Order: sequence, then structure tokens, then C-alpha cells
Amino acid sequence: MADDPTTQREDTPYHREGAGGWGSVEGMAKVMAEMRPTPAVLDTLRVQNKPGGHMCTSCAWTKPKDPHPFEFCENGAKATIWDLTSARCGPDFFAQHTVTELLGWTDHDLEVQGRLTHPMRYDPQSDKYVETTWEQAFAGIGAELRVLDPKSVVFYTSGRASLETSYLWQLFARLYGHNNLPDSSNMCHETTSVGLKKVIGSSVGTCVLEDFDHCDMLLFFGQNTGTNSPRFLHPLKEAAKRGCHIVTFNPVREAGLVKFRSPQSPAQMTIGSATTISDTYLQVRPGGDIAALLGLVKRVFEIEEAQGGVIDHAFVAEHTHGFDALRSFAHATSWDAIEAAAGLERGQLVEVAEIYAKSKAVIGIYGMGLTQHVHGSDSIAMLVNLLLLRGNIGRPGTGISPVRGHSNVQGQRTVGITEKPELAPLDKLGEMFGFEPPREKGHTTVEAVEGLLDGSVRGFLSLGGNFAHAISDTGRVQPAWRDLAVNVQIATKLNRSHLLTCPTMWLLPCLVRAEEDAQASGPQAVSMEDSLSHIHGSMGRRTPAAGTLRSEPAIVAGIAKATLPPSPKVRWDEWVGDYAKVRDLIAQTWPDQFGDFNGRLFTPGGFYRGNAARDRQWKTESGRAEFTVPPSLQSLKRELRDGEYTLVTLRSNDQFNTTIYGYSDRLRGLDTDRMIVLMNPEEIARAGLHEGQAVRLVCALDDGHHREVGGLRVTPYDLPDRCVAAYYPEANPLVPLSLHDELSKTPAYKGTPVRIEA
Ligand SMILES: Nc1nc2c(c(=O)[nH]1)N[C@H]1C(S)=C(S)[C@@H](COP(=O)(O)OP(=O)(O)OC[C@H]3O[C@@H](n4cnc5c(=O)[nH]c(N)nc54)[C@H](O)[C@@H]3O)O[C@H]1N2
Ligand SMILES: Nc1nc2c(c(=O)[nH]1)N[C@H]1C(S)=C(S)[C@@H](COP(=O)(O)OP(=O)(O)OC[C@H]3O[C@@H](n4cnc5c(=O)[nH]c(N)nc54)[C@H](O)[C@@H]3O)O[C@H]1N2
Ligand SMILES: [Mo]
Repeated sequence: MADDPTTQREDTPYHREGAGGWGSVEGMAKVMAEMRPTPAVLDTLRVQNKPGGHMCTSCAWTKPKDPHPFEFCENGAKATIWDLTSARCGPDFFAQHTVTELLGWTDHDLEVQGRLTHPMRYDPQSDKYVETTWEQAFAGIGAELRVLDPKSVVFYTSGRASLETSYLWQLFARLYGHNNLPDSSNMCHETTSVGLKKVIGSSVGTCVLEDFDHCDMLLFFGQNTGTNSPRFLHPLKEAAKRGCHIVTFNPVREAGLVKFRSPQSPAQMTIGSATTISDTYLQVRPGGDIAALLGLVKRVFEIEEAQGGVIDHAFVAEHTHGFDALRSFAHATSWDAIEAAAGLERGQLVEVAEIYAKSKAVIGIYGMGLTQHVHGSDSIAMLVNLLLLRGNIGRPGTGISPVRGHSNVQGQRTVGITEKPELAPLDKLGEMFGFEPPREKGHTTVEAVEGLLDGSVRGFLSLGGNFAHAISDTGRVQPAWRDLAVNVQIATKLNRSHLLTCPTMWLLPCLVRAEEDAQASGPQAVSMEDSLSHIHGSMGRRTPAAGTLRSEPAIVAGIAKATLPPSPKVRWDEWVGDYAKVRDLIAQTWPDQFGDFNGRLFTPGGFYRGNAARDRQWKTESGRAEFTVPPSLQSLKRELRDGEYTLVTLRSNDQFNTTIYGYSDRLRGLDTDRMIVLMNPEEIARAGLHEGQAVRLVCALDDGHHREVGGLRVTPYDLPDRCVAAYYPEANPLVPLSLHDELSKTPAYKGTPVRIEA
């Protein structure tokens, strides 16, 4: 292959080691030193992601039936150590600092204060959070919510809360009277929930772990495994060793997708060489995936016409719809147009298409590189087009596999956290709990912020997360948070969303997943769903960080009880006393997927909740899998103009979303502060800039609002022309709220046009 990482890339300044390896051990040690976790953290890590242990709060990658001796990665260990820190952020801390002062602190310095310990209420007079009791907090919140119009209140969720908590949360929202249930998924894989659903009738991926043992080609689009789901590198490494072709499309050369040195393999750690992961790495231009995929599709049609035998006509005839339109579109689009939009050469795409045409079982994998674009849904649909041509969905070793982010983000949707009433079993809920559920569509994350700006959103309750800092357009939007009538934040650590205060605001501290959750019936388990639709039980065993903490289900129930009139069918105390009863409710609501939930809770490898598309049953409008024609060859809002670049926002290896563990981005060979802008060296020269120069990025979309981020140091990196990269969340003020996937409203965090000003 032209771009063989083994021959070309070893000596670039960017990638020397590959993912895993000794660097990952050092990465963990650094967090250990700063967090000084309790010694028992090692016992916790030993059972992390294993039956009977707790399920990691880092990524959503599956937990295999036969776990490795240490079934955790550098980032999973960091997440646990970060949760089990010995530092405490209690009433003393808040007595010493005003909120205005804390707003000047960095994200890292806020969270490093440690675990929140006491329920706190904001006091506008002193501009400080002051200690309160749980009873006072619940009563105060309930009193506020009772006077608001329920439709003006939003219940946000970050994708970490368990299935049990999530079920109670959506029930509370609907009993109260709204479907305003956006979650972090609306900034993440909502493109999948909506876009994939449209074309194959499934809002989640179709693969299970065994498929990765049987595929002979993996197509990887915009998912940075080494940093964001490192345990997935193990099956990838095994697949690569078997000779499975792994082809990666990513503008950024990500070390983890190039090579992997297994920390589980003593031989590889000391003497062995790292395993090459991608045999082909194509640096597509940001937003160029639709064109790249169309190139592959076009070539498949060309081969079919020349020699036949490539397209699975029986599958196409029996299972699909729209084939002819796609074929005509592929014919009508020139290679020149494809090359220009993809930023790749025809020869590169032809080579990949020829491998595809010969491969018997192919899996398409993707992450935020596809979903966070204006035409994100169309990119996913284009990947599905390619897979369908050869019947690569619904056979062993094939399928489409979105890699989810937060550890239970997929499961939250499964148990009813959704703003889309048609996706929630409203009739069933009404019947079970004796009420008339609200039928009106709720807000997505983007719509929730639009509501903040126009004053129609008056109340905000946040079950985890750091929404005000994670959403786009933060510079423009943040002042609007001050106008809320009520804001309630349920959290483990202090973050920026807690500091955008309104006069009536509470900060409520909860247990983390690794801690023992003792309720009336004894210690409780919770559960979550992974990226491959398997459900796992999780037991926390560590002593809670403070005796004053409550569990998430207990906090949700506490607020709900204080807000809603009592009802004989709604038994908050009983449910909180024994989470098995909440699981029974889930099983009663979705009997097909959750039958005998409690009995199957600790199934090794999790229990599978099934997937119709995997069985080639297509729950689409036509009842078939849909071939579609994209509305545009690239996923961007518009073509770049002179002097403009596409901004891609990135995660470092030393962060989990807005949680900044530290300042190293080891896998990219970057070890500096986070205020940098990455550009390729030729582009730096063409722009008349030099390495280390401080520049300002300015959003180039003109909608009457000025957006800029200054103080970014120019840093050379291996990126395509006309592309710059900067870190999330520092770069979020540059992304207009209105720039989002057209179908699902997922913000276009990977496709903002910007100018550079010296
Ligand atoms: N350590 C760690 N783990 C995490 C997280 C974390 O922050 N830190 N976050 C969690 C969450 S919530 C999520 S959603 C996942 C996110 O995990 P990923 O889906 O991997 O998300 P990102 O790192 O934002 O970006 C993915 C890749 O997309 C590439 N990319 C950008 N634009 C394009 C494009 O136009 N086309 C293509 N093909 N590629 C593109 C980027 O170069 C990057 O390598 O990770 C989860 N796991
Ligand atoms: N520019 C840009 N913006 C992005 C993205 C991007 O790629 N680029 N990615 C988007 C994506 S994919 C996502 S998922 C969102 C993430 O958005 P969120 O999920 O809202 O943000 P996090 O940073 O994960 O939230 C961190 C906070 O969660 C709280 N927390 C941690 N553990 C727990 C717990 O167990 N319980 C409770 N109650 N609270 C807890 C802590 O207080 C911590 O400060 O950001 C989105 N924003
Ligand atoms: Mo995410």
C-alpha cells in the first residue's frame, strides 16, 4: 500500500510508540500521583469490567466474556482513580471562594479539588455555595418546579447514569409533564440514532464481539480507538494478526490506529514490536467521507460491470430499496468531483474498493468523525450504501458498528431517555403508572439552548455532565444561563456548568459507580448497556467518599417526591430501597429485550438485547434497507472560501470530555498546554505563520455573531491542507449553535469554517 505506516511513519516526529506500551503505564502513574487515591483502588481495578466488579465509567466498549487479567486500559484506570481520589471539595472549600473567582480557574483545577461531599445551595448575596441539607434542597427544588410550566423545564442527562437511574429520571420527567429529555447523545451519536434508524431501521449498531473474529475487512471512519476506547484495540490487534484488512479514513494520523503495543502482553512490552493496526491509512479531508465512500461505491459498480460477481444481487433484490438511484448517482458523479471533495486520489480509493470487492465479511466502524458534521447522517447512510452492496449487514462477521462514547449512553436511550415521544413507550408508561403522559416533542440539546436564549426554557436539571461547557457556541450562550429560574446540578466533581449560576441553584453530590450503594434492602447493583448492545450489572464496593453522599436513584426520587403529588402506583421509596424493583419495571416496560432482567444481570459478557437489522428485519418506512443518494458530496455547510480552514475539534489522551486529567497528548506526541492549533507545516508556511506563534481563530460563518478564540499557539502536525485542529472544549466558542447535522441536530464539532488571524 502506498501509505504503509510500517515503512513511512516510524520516524515522523509525531508517532514513535503507538498506543498502549510503557507510555500508558506512565499515564496512569501520573494521575495516581496527583489524585492520591485510596490504596483499595487496586482491588477495584482488578475487578473492573468483570462480572461481579464495577463497569468502568470511561468508554462504552463491550466487556468480553473472557476478560484479560486486567480488563482496563490507561484511560479506564484514570477514570477510576479520578473518581476515587482522596481530595474532597466540601463546604470549607466553597466558604473560601466566590463563584466569580472560581470562574477564572481552569477546568483541570476545578475538578482536581476532588469529590463534592455536601448538598450545596447558591447564595447570590455572598456569591458563594453554602451548605444545605438534603431535605431542604429537595423541598426547595420541589417548590420551584411546582410553580413552573413543566414544558419550560429541561432534564439533561450525561451518558454515565445507570439504566435504573435513567428509567426513574424519564419517568419523573413524564409524570411532571414534559419530554424535554436531551442527553449527551444529542451531541454525540444522535446522528446514529436518527440517521442509521432511517436507513436500516436500527438506532444502534448491528455487530457483536464475535463478528470481529470473522471479518476479513474493517473500514474505520473517524474513531480514535487508542485514546477513546482503548480496549477495542485488543480485538483489532487480533483481527490484524489474522490478516484482516483494516482501512482507516481520518484526516489526522492517530497513533493508536497505526500501531498498538499491548500492555497485557509482557513480551510486547519489553522486546516485541508493536502490532500494525491499519494497513491503509487515508487522510481524507474533514467532511470528505461521503465522497470517499462514493468513490468506493463507484468502483464497486465499475468492477461489477467489467466482470460481475461483486454485487450481492439476491440480497439487494430481497432486502433493499433504492438501488437504481444510487447506481445512477455513482455513474453520474465524476472521479474529479469525488477526488476534490474527498481530498484523496482516485488510485487510493480504487485500491481500497478492490479489497472490498474481494472481502467476504466487512464491518464499517465509525465515531465522531462521521457524526459531528452538517451532513453526518448522510455520511452514515453512505457507509450503509457500501455495506449493502455486498450484503454486509446481517451475516456473521459483517455489520455496522458505531462506537459509543459514555459508558451507558446507548442504554439511556433504550430505557426511555429521549425527547422524541414516538421512541418512548408512552402508552405503556401511562398504563403502568396511571397517568396521561405528555405527547409533545421535547427539546434536543441544541433546542434546549435555543430555549435558554429566547427565554422559553426556565428550569434546568442536570443528571451529571457539564452541559453548559460541552455544547457549542459557549461564548455566546453562557450569559443566558444566569437568567434561569432554577438550575439543579447532580454531580461528582466541580465543573464550569456549576458556576454559571442563577439565583436559585443547587449542587447535589452523588456516589460514583465504584462506591458501595447501600439502600434499605442492602448493597445495590446497577446496570449499563455497551456499544454492542450487551447489558452488564455493576457492583460498587469502595467506601463512599463521604457519609453525606446519596446515590443517583435516591436523589432523583428525592426531587420527584418533593415535586409531584403522591400516587399509589408511583413508589419512589420502595424502588430506591431495592433497585431490583426498578429492573422489574424496565422488564415490564420492554419484555422482549429485558425479560428476566434480574436473573440475567451478571451474565458473563453481558446479555444481548437483540437487534432486528442483524436478523435482516428492517424497521424502516419501506420495510427494507434503504440505499440513499446524498444531497451533497461533502458533509460541510458550504465550500471553504479563500483563506478559510475547516476546524476539527479533538480530544487528547489526557481528558475525558470536559474532564481534563492533565496536559499530555501522548499518543499524538504532544506534551504542552491545550491552547494550540494544529496545522501541517506547508500550510503554516503558506499562511505566513511560524511554529509557536500565537494566533486567533475566528469563525467564518456570518450570522451576525462574532466568534473567536485567541491565544492559540501554532503547532505543526500531520493534517491535510485547509484543515486545522484544536481541543474540545477550549474551541467550543467557535462552533455556531446553528451548525449541526441537518437530520438529528448533532452539533458539527468537526466541520466549522474558520479564519486565522495573527
Ligand atoms: N480517553 C477518553 N475516552 C473517551 C472520551 C474522552 O474524551 N477521552 N470521550 C468519550 C465519548 S463521550 C465519546 S463520544 C467517544 C469519542 O470518541 P471518537 O469517536 O474517537 O471521537 P473524537 O476523538 O472526537 O474524534 C474521532 C476522530 O475523528 C477524526 N475526524 C475528524 N473529522 C473527521 C472527518 O471529517 N472524517 C473522518 N473520517 N474523521 C474525522 C478525528 O481526527 C478523530 O481521530 O470517546 C469516549 N471515550
Ligand atoms: N467541540 C466539541 N464539543 C463536544 C464534543 C466534541 O467532540 N467537540 N463531543 C461531544 C460529546 S461526544 C459529548 S458525549 C459531550 C459530553 O458532555 P457531558 O457528558 O455533559 O460532559 P462530561 O465532560 O462528560 O461531564 C463531566 C462531568 O460529569 C460529572 N460526573 C462524572 N461522573 C459522574 C457520575 O457518575 N454521576 C454524576 N451525576 N455526575 C458525574 C462530573 O461533575 C464531571 O465534571 O460533549 C460534546 N461536546
Ligand atoms: Mo460522546
